Amino acid sequence: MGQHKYHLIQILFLAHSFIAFISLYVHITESIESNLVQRSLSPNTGKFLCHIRGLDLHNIEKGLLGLGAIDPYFELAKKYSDAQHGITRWVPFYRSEHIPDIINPYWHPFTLDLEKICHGNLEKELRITVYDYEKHGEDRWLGECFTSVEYLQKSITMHGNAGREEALSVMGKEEEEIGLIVVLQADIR
Ligand SMILES: [Ca+2]
Repeated sequence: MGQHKYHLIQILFLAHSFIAFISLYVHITESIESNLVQRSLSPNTGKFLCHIRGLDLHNIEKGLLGLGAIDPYFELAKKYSDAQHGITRWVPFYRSEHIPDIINPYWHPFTLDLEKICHGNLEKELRITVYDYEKHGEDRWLGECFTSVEYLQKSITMHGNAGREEALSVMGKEEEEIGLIVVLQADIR
């Protein structure tokens, strides 16, 4: 009888250990999964430091003697889509300075909060629009290209300041390329 009791205690002990092990395993698994979910949902925070330039922008301001050039600047906008109502709108959040009389401008680098640019979503679609500044009258639209913070990071030039390989095409009204945007720097800090 004593022997049976001893076996029963042993079995109960093993069963208890097994249940403890299972619950520990489940707990660890859940913790890992919830961490992964949290990580994938947590937005990228910090600042985006970016430096771009224009290359061979279409010159629509040659003037009478053919010596003039455009005064380009760019505007960044982020996309908002309302699928339910089929509405897409672009909200500008940054405008560069214009650089007078040049088709190969170097704009100043800019630093913005990722929250402001894309709400931490590096894949959020962004638009870069290039304009020709006009002292008198309305500025003139030259062209645009579509990108994202992630894409800008992938497009950093590996062939110098005038590298065309990784550059973004700026497209005009007729879907023709009217110049390039070379990404010199695109850092998240
Ligand atoms: Ca102009």
